[in-house]
Amino acid sequence: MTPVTIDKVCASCPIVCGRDKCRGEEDHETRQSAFKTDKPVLRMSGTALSMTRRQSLLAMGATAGLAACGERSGRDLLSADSHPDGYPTVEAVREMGRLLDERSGGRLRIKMYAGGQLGSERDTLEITTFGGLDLNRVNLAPLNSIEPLTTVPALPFLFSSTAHMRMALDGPVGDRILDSLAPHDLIGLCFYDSGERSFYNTRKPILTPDDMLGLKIRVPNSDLYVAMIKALGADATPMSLGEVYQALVQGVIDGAENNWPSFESGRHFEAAPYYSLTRHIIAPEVLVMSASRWRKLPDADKALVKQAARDSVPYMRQLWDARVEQSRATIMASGVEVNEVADLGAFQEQMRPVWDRFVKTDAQKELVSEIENMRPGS
Ligand code: GTR
Repeated sequence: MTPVTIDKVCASCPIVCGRDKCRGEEDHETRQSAFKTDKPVLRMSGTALSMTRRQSLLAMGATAGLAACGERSGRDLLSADSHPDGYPTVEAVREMGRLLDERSGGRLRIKMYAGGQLGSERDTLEITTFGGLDLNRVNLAPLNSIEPLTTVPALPFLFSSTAHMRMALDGPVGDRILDSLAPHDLIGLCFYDSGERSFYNTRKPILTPDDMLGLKIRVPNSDLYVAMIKALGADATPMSLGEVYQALVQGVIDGAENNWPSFESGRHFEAAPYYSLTRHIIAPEVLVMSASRWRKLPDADKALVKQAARDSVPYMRQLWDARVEQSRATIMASGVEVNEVADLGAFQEQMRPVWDRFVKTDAQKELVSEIENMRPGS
């Protein structure tokens, strides 16, 4: 391992965390266990230190944040996305940056690090809570282990359609989930679409839950996703999105599940020629901001940031709808066998125990019933 020299540490403890004020070791440990991090992030005994890849990513983000500490109020908002340039989430945050720039007379701008340049969503999320990154567009999955309310929209078959998801999350229900992130040092700014997730694999069409038996399926890092795959009798393999293509090609996994644009954008369809439309999850993406950067903004700028994020949502939805069609066309033309699943109820029934396991608190139960009551036709 190559030793890396780091010259910026928190003033109050021997850790690189990107926060310019922290309560020390205890604070770091709480955060790390919330994220189920295996080891302390970075312990400094001198100026040089050996680091794993993950640790160096954290340090990179932290250093990026710290580098500009002295001029924080005027510097760009650094934003991360695991998707590449051109993907609707990336372009929506760029649009938010354009609005902010225009409305703040050039004082507030966004600098985008797309394509997973700063690491997986779990890594960048951790960096964001430490204040090393200002903005981060992630899926709800990596937030599931820190905030139980974020598991609700990810429950299988909760939303009956994208329209249902949009309607529910555009209102107070969505606000409650965004607000639930504040105690975790994240400010939830807005939700973006993420379409419907369905299974793809290298072996065969999935027509019934029995077809899943024994398949190795990649999932995002979330216990809820793991439980969902196990409920179908398949083996769940959590890994980051960037590793999926290689894992499919090498046969480390048999399949994964995602929406049309992610199946297409990562070229997964070239390795997994069966896409079965189970549409089991219609959870949104979320744009979060580091609470430490947020607290430094004057109230008027906070309002600008919030409004620009909200105003980027309709733009994102337009891009998203177009991208779904474009990705679908690319995948169909490539010869992937796409099948409808006649009996979605069978999948729904088999995944139902996941609800019982993950919906525990009264706040979660209330959210679930409010969302169910908004189901069109209910
Ligand atoms: C995509 C989502 C990403 C990431 C990915 C995954 O649909 O946009 O943020 O969560 O799925 O499966 O890891």
